[in-house]
Amino acid sequence: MAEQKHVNENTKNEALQPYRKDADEKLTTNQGVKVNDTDNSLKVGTRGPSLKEDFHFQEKLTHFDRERIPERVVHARGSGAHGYFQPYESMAEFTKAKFLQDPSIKTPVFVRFSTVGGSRGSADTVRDVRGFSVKFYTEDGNYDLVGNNIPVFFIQDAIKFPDIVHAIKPEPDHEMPQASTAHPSFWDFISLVPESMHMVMWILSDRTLPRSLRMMQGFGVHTFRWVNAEGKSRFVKYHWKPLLGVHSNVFDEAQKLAGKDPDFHRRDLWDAIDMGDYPEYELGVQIIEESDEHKFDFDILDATKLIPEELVPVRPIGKMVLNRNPNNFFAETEQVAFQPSNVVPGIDFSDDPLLQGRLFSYHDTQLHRLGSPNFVHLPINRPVCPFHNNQQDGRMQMEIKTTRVNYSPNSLGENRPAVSSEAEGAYVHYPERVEGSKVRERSPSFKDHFSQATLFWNSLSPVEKDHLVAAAHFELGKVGDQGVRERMVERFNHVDHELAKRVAQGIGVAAPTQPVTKNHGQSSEALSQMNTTKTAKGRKVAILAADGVEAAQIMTIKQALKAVGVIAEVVSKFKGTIKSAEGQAIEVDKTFLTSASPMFDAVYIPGGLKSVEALKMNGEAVHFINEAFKHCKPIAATAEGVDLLQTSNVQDVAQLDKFVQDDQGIVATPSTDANEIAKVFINAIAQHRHWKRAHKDAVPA
Ligand code: HDD
Repeated sequence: MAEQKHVNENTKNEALQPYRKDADEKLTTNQGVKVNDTDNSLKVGTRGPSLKEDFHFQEKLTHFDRERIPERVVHARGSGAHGYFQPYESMAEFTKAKFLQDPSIKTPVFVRFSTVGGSRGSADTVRDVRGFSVKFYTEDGNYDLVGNNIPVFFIQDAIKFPDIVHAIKPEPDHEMPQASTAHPSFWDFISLVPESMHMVMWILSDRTLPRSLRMMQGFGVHTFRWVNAEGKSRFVKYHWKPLLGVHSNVFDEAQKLAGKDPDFHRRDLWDAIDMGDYPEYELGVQIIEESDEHKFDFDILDATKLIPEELVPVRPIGKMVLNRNPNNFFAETEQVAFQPSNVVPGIDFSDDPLLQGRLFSYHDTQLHRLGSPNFVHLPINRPVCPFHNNQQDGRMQMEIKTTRVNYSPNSLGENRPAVSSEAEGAYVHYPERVEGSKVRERSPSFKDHFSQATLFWNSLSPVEKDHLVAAAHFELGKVGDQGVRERMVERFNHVDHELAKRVAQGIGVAAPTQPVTKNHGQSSEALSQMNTTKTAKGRKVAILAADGVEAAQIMTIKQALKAVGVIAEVVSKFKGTIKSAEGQAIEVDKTFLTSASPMFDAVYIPGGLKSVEALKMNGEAVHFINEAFKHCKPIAATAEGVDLLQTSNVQDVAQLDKFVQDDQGIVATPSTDANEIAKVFINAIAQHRHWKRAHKDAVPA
């Protein structure tokens, strides 16, 4: 692993530069006292009792005993990265937010991706929403856009958040299941809260099984306000679109990865940045004039609704590049504190009741989790612009203020720090006019809970629908209570009659005989992952080999893949090197023990009679191919490598007088010249998966 770059090129700010190791640093106590021995505690004689005066021992152990802080109550499992955001053009027409004015300005950011339900040590690839939090260190102060990879949410009012989270989390009696909604309490709650149905469709979809944090969207979810310098306000919704496209694992793969490599997403993000293959996301906004607020058949303040891109297009406004890994997980990724209430001039809130509740909860939880109001002074949370106020003291106060004047107004300190005018850059809340009586009621405009769930269902491809139904069979198959399962089928029947019948069939519930509502038939292209960017860049290919492999074929494919940003790793029985047919030593990157096909996007089997014969006799190698085949991944083979395809359950790749490239994603040639298939193989990888692959379900993998 390359030595972490110590300088954060995204900003000159000292606060974001990590502690630099001195060349000859000596071990000291935290008091700076040099230590002569940290392997033996101070004792009376070599076999006598330890002594309390051993202050080095005391400090070392007491610090160790207090290393853990409370994990986040949700989104505990996360991975972070530094980077920058650069606008494409000035957005001055819509917002005065400084970081959106000048396309030459790169604003440093820190991003934390997360799952929701699992604990801090849970697996990355579980079925779950992914948090997508971005802290912009702007010259006007920190702006936090704390979103998810799903554009809507379970609930409409923040007061329900503890309830939905309690229902998601492990059940209070036995603390099971970890990081899974496939249990009675979650589906009991969902079956009784119809507003959650749109989000539930997204939860059951492939969106909650991202192939990579680099290949998932982000959404601000809520409607926010942008305010320009003239004070004109418009509503906006945020979208992050990954340049690599939006791609997902299949569920079987995600489950296996959770066991084989629980850090799969974290490693994927870390390695990509470490290799300079920087993840990039385009920020887009949907801009809604205030006069259009009520023109939709849903309420834009309702967080269970999205605005179809066909109604309001997403306008790309800039790009975020993640180009530096954290140097210290705890100091940065664990201690970073995001708050939706962190806004800068030009960005304001809507009256979305879910957003309003969040404006309280995040600061409140940070106070609990980080133990002091001074968490804002931690390097990862400090603004990169100057900040001055009369907040003082509190645990871990880092600022040594020199003034004796800690109140306002004052004459003894020339009335500093003084307030600023709006023209001087002060934040002034948008003067929205509001009126009404105090009520505990839900707006009637929030009452449609199924139309957009139907819109999402209609927008999915047949394959995506199959995956969603299978997910419902898994999730509800884990719910013992028949009443809950029946209520859920009834809920699905409000979304789509066919869907309800297909779900019922797999969970022991009588299929509904009548639709409850007629499917409106609307759909939105943007909601299906089939319409996403297709590129091979950023993918990983396994090259299965053993002694006697044809080195030239490996080199040809490796070079071709490298040229388009695809990583290739040689997988063999043992670590070390294998000998090619010509006697050349070839480095083994992974073994069948230290890796598995779910860790790769495609498989290549080079020729070499001895190598192929050895692989044929290796059940792990055959299983590797079968599993990749079952997951609809591209599989390529040259020369004798094709025989291994025949041995595995890959369909009969007969008549090899020419290379075979079909929509099944199998690319093979009897030729020893791997150049013949390189381009075709790369194109097959770019398709992500080959869903039309016949009889994959019959493959025992
Ligand atoms: Fe939340 C963390 C995203 C609703 C209360 N939330 C948290 C994180 C993300 C989100 C990405 C992790 C931040 C990090 O990486 O440190 N949350 C959302 C989205 C929501 C949402 C997109 C709906 C649109 N959240 C939501 C509601 C509430 C909260 C309605 C409470 C009223 N969220 C929290 C929290 C967390 C949190 C309990 C736990 C850890 C933290 O704040 O920092 O305050």
